[in-house]
Amino acid sequence: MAGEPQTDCLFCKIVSGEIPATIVRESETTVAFRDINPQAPTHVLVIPKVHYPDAASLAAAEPRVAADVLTEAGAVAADEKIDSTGYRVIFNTGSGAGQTVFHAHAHVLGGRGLQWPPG
Ligand code: DGP
Repeated sequence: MAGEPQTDCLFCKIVSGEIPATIVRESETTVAFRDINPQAPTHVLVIPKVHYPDAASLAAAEPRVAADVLTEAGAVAADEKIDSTGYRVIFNTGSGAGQTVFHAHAHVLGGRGLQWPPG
């Protein structure tokens, strides 16, 4: 059920510590860790500890936690010193947009020039 840990969810297992990750920040409601397949010098994922399949369903059910994800994304950018050069926060939503893990997450990307529009 949405909001509950899912036994078959990779990111729920990172939240519980069952699967290791390089955690860079943690708050009461979120965890931020380095992407296993980085697409930029800084590529960190910020996830809610609660399970929702994507950002929109998280925001609809728990808007304060969705706001925490954005706040932590900004904090990651400051920690990584990419806030002054520019960075991108992305929520891939749906398999057609490249979402592969169906636990809401923000990608925080920076440390190189970023093109627009993304591919
Ligand atoms: P998305 O395609 O938007 O669903 O992004 C999922 C991201 O999760 C993708 O960039 C790779 C990353 N990822 C997948 N498995 C693992 C893992 O086991 N550990 C970490 N740190 N990242 C993972």
